[in-house]
Amino acid sequence: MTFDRDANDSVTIVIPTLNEREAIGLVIDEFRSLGYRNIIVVDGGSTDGTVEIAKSKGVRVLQQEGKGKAAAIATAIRHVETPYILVVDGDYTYPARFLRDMLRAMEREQCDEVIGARLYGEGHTPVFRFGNYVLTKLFNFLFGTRLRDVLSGMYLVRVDAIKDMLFEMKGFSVESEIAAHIASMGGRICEVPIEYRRRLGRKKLGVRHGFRIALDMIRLAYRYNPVVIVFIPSAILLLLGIGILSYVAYHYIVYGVKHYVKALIGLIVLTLGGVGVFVSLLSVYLKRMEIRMYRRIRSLEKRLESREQG
Ligand SMILES: Nc1nc2c(ncn2[C@@H]2O[C@H](COP(=O)(O)OP(=O)(O)OP(=O)(O)O)[C@@H](O)[C@H]2O)c(=O)[nH]1
Ligand SMILES: [Mg+2]
Repeated sequence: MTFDRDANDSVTIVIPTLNEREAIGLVIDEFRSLGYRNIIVVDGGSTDGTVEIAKSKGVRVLQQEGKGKAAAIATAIRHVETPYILVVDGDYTYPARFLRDMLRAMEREQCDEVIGARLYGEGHTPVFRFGNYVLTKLFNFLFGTRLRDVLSGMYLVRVDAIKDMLFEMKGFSVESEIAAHIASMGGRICEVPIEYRRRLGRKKLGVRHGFRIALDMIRLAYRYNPVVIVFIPSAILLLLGIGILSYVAYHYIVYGVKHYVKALIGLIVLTLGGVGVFVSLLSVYLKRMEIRMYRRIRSLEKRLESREQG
């Protein structure tokens, strides 16, 4: 097998672990055997010997600061010196061989993030497959993306693209936050289809996490893409106002009855809705401006970098 040294060394593999004794050794060996050398295990306080196994394999092992998977990734990012970071679950569900395709997609399509979309394999239980589907649809609706698997536990990210991310969401919502951060900045999120294997060891994710993730997506939308959140209720108010005023006008014209209170309420509702819709449109405009400026800054940065190098 031939290794593409440069490509392999451009990425740091970050494996968050919490009690993954059965799988962690296999995960490390699999990436090693494909020629990846920068590997960091970020542990969340395993008590089953995971840390000892990782250390015995000679990879870097960090103790995460704070709790949950998000905190683990936030800790790891501070130690990464390569342009790309691959986050991958330490449960042996994500085959390492797909990283190569993901790196290629990253370069070829100029992506900021490449998600390994779990489109086949034995890993999904029906409940989780359905949950992932619904949550991905919700994400797409809120952020205007067309992703197939936003919650995948294997994704490649350009480190620069998330350098100023805040890590406000906890635990298993970190995947949504990264994608939201990138999408809302006009970044490009690509997907590469991958196989999803059955898990070794015990799952940490339950159905209640699904609800938590959905709630966090709405919170993220409010942070990153408030337009949808403001626009929907405003549009409803606007239509309601129009409805009430039409009713009042109809009664006045046809029966000659004057509904003063209803007219006043209609006017207030109409005004609120109208202002809301106006603000939403304005914020779309501002967001576009921000994205345009961000892209401009990015291309200037790139030009400066290449001038410094050459
Ligand atoms: N460092 C750290 N890792 C964690 C924590 N919680 C979970 N993990 C790891 O994060 C990865 C994802 O958790 P999983 O238990 O695999 O989640 P899952 O139930 O398989 O869910 P999916 O992978 O989305 O199907 C695994 O490698 C876990 O060991 C944590 O608090 N800290
Ligand atoms: Mg998993």
